[in-house]
Amino acid sequence: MPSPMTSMTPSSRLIALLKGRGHVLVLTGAGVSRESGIATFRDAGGLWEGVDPMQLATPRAFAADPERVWRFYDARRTHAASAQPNPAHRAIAALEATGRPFLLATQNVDGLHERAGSKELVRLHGSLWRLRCTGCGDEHEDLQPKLEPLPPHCDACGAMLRPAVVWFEEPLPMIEFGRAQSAAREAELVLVVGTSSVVYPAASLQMAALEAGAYVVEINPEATSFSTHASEHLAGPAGVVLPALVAAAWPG
Ligand code: BV8
Ligand code: ZN
Repeated sequence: MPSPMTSMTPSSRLIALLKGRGHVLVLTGAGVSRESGIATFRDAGGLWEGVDPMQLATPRAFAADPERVWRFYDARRTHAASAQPNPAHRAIAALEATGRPFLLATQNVDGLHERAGSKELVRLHGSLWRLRCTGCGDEHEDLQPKLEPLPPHCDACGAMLRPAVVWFEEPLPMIEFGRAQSAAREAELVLVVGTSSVVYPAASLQMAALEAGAYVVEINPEATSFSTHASEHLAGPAGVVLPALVAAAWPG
């Protein structure tokens, strides 16, 4: 059952908060990249590039068949490299540019927020565009879409490289998650965009913000497990809803 405030038009309270100068926290999931042509975990019927990520985005899958896991990630890198940031990504970067206290915490690994200009950003689940050595731990950025041969190996120690993403049953990066948690406690306004709010502990942030007294707005064409808790639910695609909200956010 959606929250009492499910609609397509923002409330006057939300507009007032957007015009204000209070701390804003934006939480995003795969839905914010949907209009860039990148399938979400749910829309593709729980499949990414035709495979079940729950089976592949795990340390066990990587240990069992690194090349198979690498083909999955290489396909997603290639797909993400040819995708473009959409109006939702750009609206979030524009909201940051208004100069108010701001943080974006994303579960996404596709790099589209960065390409849209977001700077005050924490990546809760890592990035497709960073590789980590399973031997010496060296981590570096690697933007070339196709990695040949798979799996890639470390120039320094020769061990196999892995994508620097957070797999299921792996802990989130403490510094990034800590920054998101303190922003959830300080935020006056939280926008929860394009996430089914099922993956923890990332999904705990929106509840933490509510409990700390923030006004928490969900932007999602569908209802989610969070919708009944949200202060307001704008039931539309992020690429349409966010630009309209941000237009209201500019002072004057
Ligand atoms: C952890 C990176 C503990 C990789 C991802 C057993 C053992 C240990 C842990 C667990 C366990 N059982 C469960 C857990 C916890 C587990 C978890 O939550 N599982 C879920 C499935 C129940 N969590 C973990 O394992 C986490 N780690 O708990 O560690 C620990 C602690 C200390 C020490 C050791 C261990 C790690 C979780 C991170 C996993 N990595 N991604 C990769 O990408 O390959 S998760 C991945 O899936 C994403 O990052 C994202 O988080 C998640 C997908 O969720 P969404 O982004 O929400 O996407 P989804 O498709 O679901 O929804 C899209 C939404 O968009 C929909 O609502 C749709 O309506 C909407 N939408 C569609 N179009 C639009 C739109 N919205 C707006 N506009 C549109 N146009
Ligand atoms: Zn190494």
